[in-house]
Amino acid sequence: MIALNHFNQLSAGEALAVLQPCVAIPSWSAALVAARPYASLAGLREEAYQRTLGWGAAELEAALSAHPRIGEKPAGPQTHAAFSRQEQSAVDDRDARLAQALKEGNARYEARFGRVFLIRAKGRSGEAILEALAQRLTHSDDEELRVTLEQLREITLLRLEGVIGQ
Ligand code: 2AL
Repeated sequence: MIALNHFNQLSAGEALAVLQPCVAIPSWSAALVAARPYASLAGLREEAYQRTLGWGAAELEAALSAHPRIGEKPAGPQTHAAFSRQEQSAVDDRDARLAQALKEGNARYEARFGRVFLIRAKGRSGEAILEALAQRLTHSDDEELRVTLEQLREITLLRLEGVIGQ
């Protein structure tokens, strides 16, 4: 976590590296870096939010490369892997029944929509995630794309709070 003042003063390359764990959409990070300096965290957050509004299917596909399946907590040392583990901390991985249900739900979702099921995991139990997965399987393609982009937006803004602070 670095301070906003520090983020404002970094080289473009260093600033991009700070944002890297938030989301794997280079155009988003580049726009945020180019819009520096920020007078406040609220200003940064607003810019970050506005820059998510143009996201579509292509951006989602790029982003999913950095979001492992729910139930598959990544072991790697990368910052985005650490975020993912922490976000999924309420998913009890000692619960074999839950793990199996998530595995089956993920597979059904991937067969239906052709991509990994994405949900903002922070603050959600494994059971709540399973319920949401079942509900989202009832969506049309358009509805589901919209909901998934909203979840990606939430994850990205939460991660931003984790990399740049006061
Ligand atoms: C994730 C993840 O890595 N963090 C989160 O909130 N959700 N993954 C996922 N497939 O939804």
